[in-house]
Amino acid sequence: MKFLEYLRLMKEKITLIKPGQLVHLVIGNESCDLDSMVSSMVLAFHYTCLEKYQNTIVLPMMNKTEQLFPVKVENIYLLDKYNISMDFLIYRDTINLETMQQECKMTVSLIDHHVLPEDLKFLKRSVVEVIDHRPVDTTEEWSDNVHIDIQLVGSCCTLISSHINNHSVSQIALEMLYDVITYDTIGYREDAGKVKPMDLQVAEVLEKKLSIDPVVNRLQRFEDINDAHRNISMLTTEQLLYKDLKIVGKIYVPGLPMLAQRFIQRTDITEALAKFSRDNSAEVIIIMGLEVDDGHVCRDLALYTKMQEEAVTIESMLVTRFEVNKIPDKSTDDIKYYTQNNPKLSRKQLIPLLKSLDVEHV
Ligand SMILES: [Mn+2]
Repeated sequence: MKFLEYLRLMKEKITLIKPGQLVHLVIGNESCDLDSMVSSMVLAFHYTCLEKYQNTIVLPMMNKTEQLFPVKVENIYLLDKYNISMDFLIYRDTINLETMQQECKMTVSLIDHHVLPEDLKFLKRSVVEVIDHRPVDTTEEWSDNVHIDIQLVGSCCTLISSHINNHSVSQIALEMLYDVITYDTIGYREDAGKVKPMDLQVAEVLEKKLSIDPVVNRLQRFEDINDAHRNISMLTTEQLLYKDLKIVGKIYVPGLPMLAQRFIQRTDITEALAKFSRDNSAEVIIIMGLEVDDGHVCRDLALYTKMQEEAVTIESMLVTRFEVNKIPDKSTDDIKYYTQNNPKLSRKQLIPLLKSLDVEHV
């Protein structure tokens, strides 16, 4: 079977799943970044081709809802590049994991993370394999029966490439692995500090197999994906709020790749904020804007909440400890706008300040 055909038929396979069926899921991390997406697709395809899994339905699951998936614009770019429709993929809300676990003989490969998020802890007893490239986090203990491969490399796709090494997978699958390793290692640039010897080894093997000229491709493929990553023109106001989100209790802090000043001028901003706040029970939304122009960093901030008391508490913290100035002209009843005097202050500094507020109360 070819890789694209496999992906195209995945949804049909789901309809064939009956109680008692052997099912193996390959699941990436919750941010569903590029290497999680491609790693899970390629590994699931590889397993499908193995005799060991001939009676098992093997599927990759994108660890995001279908509605939120397009927020990952670089994922969409790569799917487009290889003519893979977003509709082919299986998302977190495409299947019912609890039912599947109860009714089927379900096993799981956990890819690109090795600590299960709270709402997926129930999967733990089904996990038979972990493949990750992050430093080991011992808060999650894995039994000896679980096959673990955790190595510090630039991309999870490097580990997947080495797993499937001796088997022929389709050319497109290999091309995608190469694209992602190239992106994650910033084009294999030593000075970017991401690339590890194993990334380079794997890349060289792939370049040979695929007759790729490294001189042109290492830089070009990185830049193509990076351009796609920065292009947010097709995202809706609501999708932008989800794109890069941090959460402290009921306080939601979306980071934007544009200034908040411009963002809050969008015509649908009030509806989008109200819906976002409703859908997530977010009582306070602090929008952090960022624009880099010719190496010059500019930041600003907008605050949205219906809670008057909390608005006052947070505003005074922002003014005294986060070096912002309120601009009444650009503020409305619901959305307060602030310029930020110190562009070195980012969410890294803001999050601890928010945590130190009486969030129980907020
Ligand atoms: Mn990763």
